[in-house]
Amino acid sequence: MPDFCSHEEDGRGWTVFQRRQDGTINFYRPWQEYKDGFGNASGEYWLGLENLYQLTSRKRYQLRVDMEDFEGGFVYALYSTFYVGSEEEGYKLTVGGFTDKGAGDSLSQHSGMKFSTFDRDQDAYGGNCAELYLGGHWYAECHTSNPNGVYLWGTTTHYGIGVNWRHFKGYHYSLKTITMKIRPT
Ligand SMILES: [Ca+2]
Repeated sequence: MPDFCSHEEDGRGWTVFQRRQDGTINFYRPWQEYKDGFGNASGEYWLGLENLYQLTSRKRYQLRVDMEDFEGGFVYALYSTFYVGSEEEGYKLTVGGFTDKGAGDSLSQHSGMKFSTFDRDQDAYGGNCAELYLGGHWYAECHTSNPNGVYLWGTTTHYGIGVNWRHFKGYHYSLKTITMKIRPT
């Protein structure tokens, strides 16, 4: 479990809570893992939903999502509002105030959703989005982004299960890197 007190900052006050970069860590994990966190802050990483709730319930945070493709493209998305509810609230996501830095907005559609894993379906779909798209996320019906999906190295025939950001590279492209980080406003 990542250490809540030593979570990584990048020197400008950003706290990284999610990172994919090489596929070394399996992100298809159950609820308890997404609650507690997994991986290492220096590599592939999930800080944990409880930590996110504790952080974002104490201060106002903005969110930045950085991403890279395998062709040298680098873009990001900024959100002026980001917070996560308590476990009793299903770790519900609130995100808004989008500013486009080339990535497009593939997260606002998830605002208001509870977090779902394959063993805790809290999505808005009749089936189980986490099982269908092989990640853990604030799935709706089901997703416009799948940052915790399967690391698939670029263009793929597999629909929607990769590390997707729909408005940048679509559902048939798994990103090279994605980092989600927050900073007090
Ligand atoms: Ca469902």
